[in-house]
Amino acid sequence: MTNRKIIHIDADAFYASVEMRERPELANQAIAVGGRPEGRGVIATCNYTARKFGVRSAMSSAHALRLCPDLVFIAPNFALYKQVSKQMHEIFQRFTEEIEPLSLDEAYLDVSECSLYQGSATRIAHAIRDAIKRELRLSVSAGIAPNKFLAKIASDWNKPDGQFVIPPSEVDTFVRALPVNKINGVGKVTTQKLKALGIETCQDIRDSDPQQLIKRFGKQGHRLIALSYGLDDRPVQVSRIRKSLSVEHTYDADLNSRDGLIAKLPALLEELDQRLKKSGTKAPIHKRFVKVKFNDFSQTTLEQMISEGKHYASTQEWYEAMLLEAWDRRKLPARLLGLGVRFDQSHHKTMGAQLDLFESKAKG
Ligand code: TTP
Ligand code: MG
Repeated sequence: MTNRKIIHIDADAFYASVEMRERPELANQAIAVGGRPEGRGVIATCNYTARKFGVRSAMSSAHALRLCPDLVFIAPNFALYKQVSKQMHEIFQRFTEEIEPLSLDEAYLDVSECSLYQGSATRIAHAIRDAIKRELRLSVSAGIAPNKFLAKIASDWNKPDGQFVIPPSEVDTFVRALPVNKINGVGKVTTQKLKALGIETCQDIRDSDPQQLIKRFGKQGHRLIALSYGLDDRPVQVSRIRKSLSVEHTYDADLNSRDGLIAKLPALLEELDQRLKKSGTKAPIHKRFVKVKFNDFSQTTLEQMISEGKHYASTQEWYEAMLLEAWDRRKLPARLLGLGVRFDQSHHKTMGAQLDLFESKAKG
């Protein structure tokens, strides 16, 4: 059995919480993010106040309004949710690089190798939730367990704003009592089919005839049996999609003049070019950026869309102009220069597809 330390993070009422943060006057109201009730709109999500009235994701907005007449409807702002999601990931990255995003507000983290907090996954989860609360003013819930299957169930256990740990020693007891409909992928239909066989919990799965389960449910049968023992060896799959590439250099002698800065540019550009060729990245470059670190250790960066910089005759000219503009901000001796590019990931399937899915759902 593979024992990892997995944390599953899931933000609470994600889109609605972001909207409440942006508009504190909404804090005590029932709110829903999604289409207007006059049209054929659907609700993407709602806050916990609205949930008390029975309002749920994917429900028609008109129906939601009947359940909760004071419901405030807010049009979704996907660009903002995407940005917040990125900020959450920046916080995750302080703890591990082994991050698998499931959607904008949900991710698995493998913290088996993280040595912070003496390697205590429970305390790491706490620290992540704390940082998100303090820095982003949002609450997230976390599940901590030896595998992905259990971590995901655990994050739901003390939701909202809570966490739940299933240590390896408690896996067996926890799973035995687990109702089958808590298993990811076991929906209403399967739950009914299992019930007809007298199976309601994972203990019941263990007690039933495995041959019969496999005959009845095929591949899913195999999976159910493994999960009923709490076994799941799927690794956290990091999407190794490169988002940016950069080079930088710290100079022995500080650079004191515009000419001194510009003189360093060709070598940096050459290196960036080499790195780009080596990386084999196919995604188109849509932004370029520069970084200057001054001798008082302050630093500044400047970034521009390629499309905005079209009037420059060459890439070199562009970087020259940007470096000088960045340097002019402080005009102090510079100790480090950096150049980089960002890739356009909009054609990528992962998060983009998730977002499209949500968008079409929200539009109804
Ligand atoms: P969820 O994590 O499923 O829901 P949630 O974060 O709103 O609430 P909680 O986790 O506290 O139960 O989904 C994350 C976001 O995805 C959600 O804020 C809105 C969007 N979404 C949709 O657009 N349509 C849907 O049907 C669902 C389930 C979610
Ligand atoms: Mg959520």
